[in-house]
Amino acid sequence: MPGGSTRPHRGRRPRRSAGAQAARNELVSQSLESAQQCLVNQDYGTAFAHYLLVLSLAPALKDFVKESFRFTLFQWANVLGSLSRVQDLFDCYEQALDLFPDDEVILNSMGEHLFRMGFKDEAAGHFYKALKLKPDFTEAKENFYRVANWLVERWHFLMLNDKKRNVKYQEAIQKAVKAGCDTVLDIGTGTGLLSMFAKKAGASKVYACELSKTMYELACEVVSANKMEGEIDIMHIKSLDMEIPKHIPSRVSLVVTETVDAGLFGEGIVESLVHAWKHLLLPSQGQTGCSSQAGRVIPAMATVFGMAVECPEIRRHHRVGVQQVGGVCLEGAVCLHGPVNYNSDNGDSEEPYTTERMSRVPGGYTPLSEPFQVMTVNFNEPEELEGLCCQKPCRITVPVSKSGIFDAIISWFVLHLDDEISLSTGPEEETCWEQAVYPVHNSLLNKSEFLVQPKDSFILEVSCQDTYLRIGSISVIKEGPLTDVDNEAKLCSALAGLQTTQARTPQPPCTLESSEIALLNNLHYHDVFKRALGKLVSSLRARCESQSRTLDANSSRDCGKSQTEPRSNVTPDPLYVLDVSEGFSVLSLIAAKLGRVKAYSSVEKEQHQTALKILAEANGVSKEMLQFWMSHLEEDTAILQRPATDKLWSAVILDCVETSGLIREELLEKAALARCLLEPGGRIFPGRIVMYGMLVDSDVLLQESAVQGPEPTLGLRVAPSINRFTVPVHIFVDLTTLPSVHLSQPVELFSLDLMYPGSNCRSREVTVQVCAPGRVTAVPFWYDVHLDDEICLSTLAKDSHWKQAAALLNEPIQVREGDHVVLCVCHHKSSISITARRQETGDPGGAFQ
Ligand code: 44T
Repeated sequence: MPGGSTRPHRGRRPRRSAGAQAARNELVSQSLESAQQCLVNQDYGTAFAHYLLVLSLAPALKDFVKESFRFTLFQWANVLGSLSRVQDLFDCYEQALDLFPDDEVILNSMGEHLFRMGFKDEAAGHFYKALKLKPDFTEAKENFYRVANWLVERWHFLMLNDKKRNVKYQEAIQKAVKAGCDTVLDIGTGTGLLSMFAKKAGASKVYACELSKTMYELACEVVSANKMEGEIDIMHIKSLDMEIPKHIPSRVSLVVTETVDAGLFGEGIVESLVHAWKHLLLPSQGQTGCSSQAGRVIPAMATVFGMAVECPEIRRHHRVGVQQVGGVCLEGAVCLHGPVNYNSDNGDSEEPYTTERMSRVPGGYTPLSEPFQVMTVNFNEPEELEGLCCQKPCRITVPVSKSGIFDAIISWFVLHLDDEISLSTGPEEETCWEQAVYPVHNSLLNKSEFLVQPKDSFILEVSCQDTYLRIGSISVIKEGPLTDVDNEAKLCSALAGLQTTQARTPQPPCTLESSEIALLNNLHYHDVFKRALGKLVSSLRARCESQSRTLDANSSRDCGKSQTEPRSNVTPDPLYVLDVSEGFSVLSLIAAKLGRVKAYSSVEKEQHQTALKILAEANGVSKEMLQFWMSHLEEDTAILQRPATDKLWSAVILDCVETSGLIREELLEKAALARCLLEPGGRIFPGRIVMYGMLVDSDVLLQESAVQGPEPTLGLRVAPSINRFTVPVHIFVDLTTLPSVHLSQPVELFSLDLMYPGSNCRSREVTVQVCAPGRVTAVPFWYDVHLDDEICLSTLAKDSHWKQAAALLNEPIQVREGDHVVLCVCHHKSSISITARRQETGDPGGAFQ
């Protein structure tokens, strides 16, 4: 070959001989064929390997094989996932993303695997990238919202929007820096706000630490957006792991922190400050005796207050107060108690308190004592902090100031940022804070101790032996005279409803979520199910009898027997009812009590199964008539199957609305399966759900959803970064107490028929007439749950265990009375999205498919 060389020119692709190219093509087509064959045989691993080979040899085929490649990847990833081959799974995704770096479907799917395995920050990154590539990619959008709720809790928005709190922190930090505290460490920086206050106040060096990866990344972004990068050293670390000189060169003169929760200590502030005083802060004034070079902490001190309250809403979420539901007697057999427990030990999932915004608690509350001081803590006294956790529990006596039913101790605190500036988280304050709630338990007090009167006293026990401050109600000293007959009669009758566990043989404990307790207390819910199930059972029995009469008639005609000779002394088969409610449910027992019904419960927790078995026995339901469906199944994904090879279900109870106010995931898929498994005349409960909504103006919803511009954060730019984590649907909204102006009547938004899905549509436009002037910011929504044609439950009902959800509009719409707003309601995979526009003249509105 003249002048030829076997060595390719640098930068040029090697030239292949025609023969090599042909061999290559042959290999590619063989591999493609093998990949397809492997897919047919469901050998996804080998198919995946073949596709990788094809794509590396013939990148030009990318578009051609993309669909099949993705399919193979997803199938193979599922296999690897089920075998717990996590590393291999992610290696496959990495290989796939090397080939298709901008494939939003692969990115989204990898995000889903990451999320399932607990890598939430990484999952969020993948969903976010997928959305950037394809902004209307519904699955990625839903996944991102789900993970956003996890990563950036909603209270961040409330705190950042609380201008009063921000001003106070800024003032206290300014004062301290001006007084000589020149080097600052911000523990739990969140979005970096306090660090930026310190820098702006003139601190020479500011360090910040944050344990959440997402919040750390946000802080970095916010700090650069405010042109302070390089001036604030942000670290992704828990303060307890910080060391000198590894993380900071020397001890700092000021620690600022707001790592406090509603119960003050729940975020570990005592432990963090004990560590900071030992390792990160200059010695305190008490240790050095001089103030100029001493280390300091903002907040300097905290005082915790408590108050006894009567509160029906807390009561119905924490104490089972009904003796029977839907004909099932609950009393005596098991000890059903809530998840919030004074005595909960470490490692237990139970917590010593819950939280509530008392100013907005549905039904309100009545103080039964004056506020009393629980404790004070000085964050500038290292020895005191160290001693705190080893202190013995102490008892305090609090006089009763008003008669009522003792439901809970609530607590709040005053944070003394320094000796002049303080902020209170009290129930009467307008702040972002909720209060801690220590519900009173049936097992702690005697029945008579729930009813208190002036001159009685509460005996409480305060302890702080681990990270939590606990307030337990030990007993009530009864010294009050028996006065006020009316009041007493009222209280006694209320008390009669309270179940207590005193003086009984030990009962197996059964811990329920507070929403499960509220559900048990919901008499109407159970009565309505009992009625609907009863109706169905009678209609199926009647149907069966008429069929057997027809059969009798036919067979007697065929065999020449007399019609009076009945076949029906053979007892008919039992009916089969399946309850696939999430969590604890006694609907299966209610069904079983109807007689000749074999009920299957999908309750999973062992404690719950035991409780149901005991309740069944106590209610005269024989063992074989109550079965646990999950133990019948080989895989819990196969929850909807026939009860037995030759049997079908008479009823399947689907729990279609979550307590949060959202439609349960995969409801329609479950309903479709359930429909195929029903005997003729059988039903799904509910058969249909209808969603309602209304236009409202609610500033509170806005405050909870996004930082409202630079003003609340005192001119610093925080909003653009954190608002990326805004989600369009708020859950656990209580429409009865949500501060809002109603701008329309409730309107029907959407209907989902689970029995006859033919008429369901995926999206619909609804025109709503405005009844008051204002700014439409949100559309709260709820449901009517139709068990059958005449029996219906509303998720908005008073005393229901359900809360509502609300869709926030992208941009508020200013409206006048008489205007029309068109809502576009879309339903995708059980998730709802709502967008709104003002109806212009000539804009038709109406339903579309
Ligand atoms: N929520 C209150 C609690 N951190 C506030 O990762 C009030 C709840 C609340 N970082 C409704 C309303 C409200 N080292 O980002 C968090 C957290 C971080 C640490 C490094 C440490 N030792 C810690 C400890 C915590 O600090 C940030 C703030 S914790 C504040 C909790 C509005 N529901």
